[in-house]
Amino acid sequence: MASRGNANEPRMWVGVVQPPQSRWPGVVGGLLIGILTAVATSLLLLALTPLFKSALAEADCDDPRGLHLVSGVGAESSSALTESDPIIVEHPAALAIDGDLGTSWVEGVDGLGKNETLTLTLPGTPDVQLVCVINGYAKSEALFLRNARVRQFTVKTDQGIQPSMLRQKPVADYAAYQSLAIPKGSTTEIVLTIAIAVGGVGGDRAADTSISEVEVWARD
Ligand SMILES: [Ca+2]
Repeated sequence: MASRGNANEPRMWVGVVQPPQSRWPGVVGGLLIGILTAVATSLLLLALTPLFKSALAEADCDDPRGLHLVSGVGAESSSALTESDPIIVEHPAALAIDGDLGTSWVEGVDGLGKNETLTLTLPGTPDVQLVCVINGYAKSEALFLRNARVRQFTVKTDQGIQPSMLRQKPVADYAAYQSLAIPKGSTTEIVLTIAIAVGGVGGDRAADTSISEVEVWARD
């Protein structure tokens, strides 16, 4: 009888050889998914950032957003220049709210007009959020350079008092509006006091501080 094998012969094990299990593929896959998720999130935030910025941006003189321009504003001043040579030309406070860039309130005291005031009286008690000024004599670049302008106002409303420093405009922007720092909120008037002024330049410069326009913007 044939033997089916010798118990002493080495046994042959037959089966599928399994490769050694590694945890690296799982780690690499997770890493890739993480990187892709981070990239996608960054791109999404990048795309949405302008929208967020736009939603959070405050109104300014270039874009008053949802504010409305207050109409029916009155203006008074503590002094006003009257030129008499060669002809009589007056520069009353009303010229700062006439909508004409070529006309200006000019203070009428000696020097640069420190402590002179321009007072805007408002209809009712609008919720004022923005005040824009054209600082200086904006009829022409030459007149802007020749005349004095405000460096710092003290702004007083029914809500309080606030100093407002005005950035010096590039000459090319001589007729541009600039916003003032103001105590925001409901008020019956806005008093602008010249705290600091800077003189004009050139041989024919004038020590006359000028404000060409003021706009008041309020929330509904
Ligand atoms: Ca004007």
